[in-house]
Amino acid sequence: MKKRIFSGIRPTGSIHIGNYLGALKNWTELQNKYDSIFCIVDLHALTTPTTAKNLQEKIFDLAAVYLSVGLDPKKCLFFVQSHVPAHAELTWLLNTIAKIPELERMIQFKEKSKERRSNVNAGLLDYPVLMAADILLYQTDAVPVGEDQKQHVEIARTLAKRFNKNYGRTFNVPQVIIKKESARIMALDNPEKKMSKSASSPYNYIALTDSSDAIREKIKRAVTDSGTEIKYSPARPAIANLMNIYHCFSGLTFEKIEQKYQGKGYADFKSDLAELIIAELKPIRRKIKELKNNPAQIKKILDQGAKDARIIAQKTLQEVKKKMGLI
Ligand code: ATP
Ligand code: LTN
Repeated sequence: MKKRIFSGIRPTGSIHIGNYLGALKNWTELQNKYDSIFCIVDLHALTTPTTAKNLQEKIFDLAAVYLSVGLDPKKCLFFVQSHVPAHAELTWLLNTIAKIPELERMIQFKEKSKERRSNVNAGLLDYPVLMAADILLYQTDAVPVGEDQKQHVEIARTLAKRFNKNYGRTFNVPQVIIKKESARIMALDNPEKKMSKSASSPYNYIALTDSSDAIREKIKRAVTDSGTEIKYSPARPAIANLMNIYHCFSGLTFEKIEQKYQGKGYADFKSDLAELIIAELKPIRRKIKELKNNPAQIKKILDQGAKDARIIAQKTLQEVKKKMGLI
């Protein structure tokens, strides 16, 4: 039997090349090898205040992105988290074994609560428990994510083990899958921070829907380090990040890239990098636009996905309830 993977993205902001390289692109390869489930985690998105109209739009946009990068509903299952009520229900049950200090220790919780000190909702603290419920409901073997989510997968493992110990074996304990080179794409305007869709400046990221001109402009404006050489060194984080993006889009090793740009400056390198990104994103951007004109098709796929997901999730939830004495 094939091993199962589960992953998800929040329908917020603009999906960028960090999400694409760190998550989506891997998923399109993994769907051929694994029994794959991909979720649009709208309940997680609610921890960032927004309007109903905006969230609804973002859910459809993200579904269009999933389809446009090559996720195939014939090969994998994908659905919207809130369409499967078992996610919220299992979250409550897992809350009774999750410990507050272990949630307070999460880097994402610390960062997000620092950003908006006056509006730290309980959902932000509980975020990893909902994520654990997502993963554990499907008896997941592995979770493909970017580096920033490693700590959250670790909590899912801890809760699975704790539940199994307290109530008897119920959950699979999942592994994390992180693709080393694309695990952490840094922001174009600050190579010390990861590229992020909630960034305040659009110069932080390249969105999958950016026009070719916008991509050229953003790469041109990307910060660089002192010096002029195209040479990889962790001590020069800006050029290291751009070279890493170059590597992810071209497949060329750092040595090959260095050879190619020997004696040339940032301008040549950046201009080629922009064209590489444009070549890969252009067909995706076109497909997204096409699909957005056909919301009925997206709705049909999401409805079917939720139907299939509910069957798997319900089975685990019943088992959990039985073990806890609720049935
Ligand atoms: P936000 O800024 O709203 O928190 P985000 O850009 O971090 O959003 P998420 O929805 O949290 O995006 O992440 C979706 C997936 O993309 C996760 O698997 C995450 O690890 C991955 N990811 C996010 N940012 C990067 C990045 N800069 N490099 C590599 N992978 C990333
Ligand atoms: N928290 C993740 C999104 C997410 C997820 C999941 C990822 C929610 N549930 C389950 C993997 C498995 C993030 O990227 N911010």
